[in-house]
Amino acid sequence: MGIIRNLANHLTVIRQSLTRNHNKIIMSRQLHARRTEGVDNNVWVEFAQLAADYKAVNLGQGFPDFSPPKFVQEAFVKAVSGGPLMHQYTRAFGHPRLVKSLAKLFSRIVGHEIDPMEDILVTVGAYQALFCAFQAVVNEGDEVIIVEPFFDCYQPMVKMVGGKAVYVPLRPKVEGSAVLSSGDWGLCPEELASKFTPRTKAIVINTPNNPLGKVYKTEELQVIADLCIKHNALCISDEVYEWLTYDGTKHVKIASLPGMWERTITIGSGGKSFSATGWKVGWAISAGKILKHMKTIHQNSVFHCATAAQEAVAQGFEREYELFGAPESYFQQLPAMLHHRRMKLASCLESVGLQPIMPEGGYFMIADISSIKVDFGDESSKDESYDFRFVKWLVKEKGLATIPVSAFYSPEHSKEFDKYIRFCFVKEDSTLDAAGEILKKWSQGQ
Ligand code: IK2
Repeated sequence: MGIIRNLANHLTVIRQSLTRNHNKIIMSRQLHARRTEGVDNNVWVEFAQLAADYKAVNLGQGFPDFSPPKFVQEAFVKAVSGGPLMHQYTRAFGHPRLVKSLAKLFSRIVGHEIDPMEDILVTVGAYQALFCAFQAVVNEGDEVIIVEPFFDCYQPMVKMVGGKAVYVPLRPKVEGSAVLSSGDWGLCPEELASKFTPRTKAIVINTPNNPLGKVYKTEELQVIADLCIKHNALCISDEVYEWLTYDGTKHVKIASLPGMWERTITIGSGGKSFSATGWKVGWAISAGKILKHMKTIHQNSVFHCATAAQEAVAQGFEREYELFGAPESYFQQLPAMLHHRRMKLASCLESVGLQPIMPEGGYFMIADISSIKVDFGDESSKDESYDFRFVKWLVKEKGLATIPVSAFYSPEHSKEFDKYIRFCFVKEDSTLDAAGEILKKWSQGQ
């Protein structure tokens, strides 16, 4: 009896010890996935909140503070009051009316017959199109070349799929004060070629570029295209600002160059096209054999985008197809209006001694802040890069929201570009005037 009792006690002790160990393991287990690590900071989350907290004049995030054109607003209203189907699911890969209108317009521009059902995927903004592209084409260990400065989400999206980002910078072709236009910045062809390896899966370009405003010329795109073809790599071309070019600069689609249709994913945005960024309608256009893998990601994540917003964007594109190149076209009127806002912002920056780099396209202008000496007073943030400290100081002390340009660079290169800040000029004249007033008072020491 005694032996059996001893044995039972012994077993109880062992069971208790095992349970304790098991609990310890369970309690120490991380409840998050590793892919979320190292990608948790986000410049838009941080600086949009800061602008709101300080009720700042907002030249930070890239959205218009004016309404979309009447014809798309009316199309949206008509859609939501147009019967039950507009409130229900539509086709998962894109509302039929929208993919048809996109195919019609872009077939004309690309010079290739785009199949609306096979070659287009409608997404939740260009953002989700980018996400689907990286998920669909990049394997663990694949290299993705990213041209700097770049729209910040490319890097975390590549990291989350286990890819390796390889950076190549746009560099000023001339030195010092002669760098007055985004057209003075370019890729060094030899440096770019050196980044391609047998592991290169894709290169990401953005034209017109955010934040610099560079618009790639055909010859520059040809260098990229030749390397993609030589190395059997894809090109992910983010063209969300495609309608916005100034001073006669022309936007060229890399997909339209010989041999590039079948290896390019072109990304666009209804929000940027029609000044309705909150609608979050975007798309990817590519050869069906590539696009079908993006559809797989889409159907296993988001599946379907808002029907009424797609209907309104479709009607917008139908109108633009009819008016293409005419003065009544919104794609003519918006850049004409923004040209004036861009000039206004540039002269306002120059008047207070800030040297802007004149963008050839897009919503943004960057300016060199190295001539301005500011005592930030806050010792605690000394490790932060100069432009981040400057932008935070500017919003808190002067009530003007902008964006630090080093956020558009890899950690390896951000130090070299922390003397620039980005201003957004897709704003009402009154907003730009209010920003000008802040800068003027500041320059007068008030
Ligand atoms: N690609 C680029 C280059 C973008 O600039 C954006 C939107 N950026 O807006 C934030 C800012 O820079 O201030 C996108 C993609 C995403 O576009 P969408 O709004 O259609 O998702």
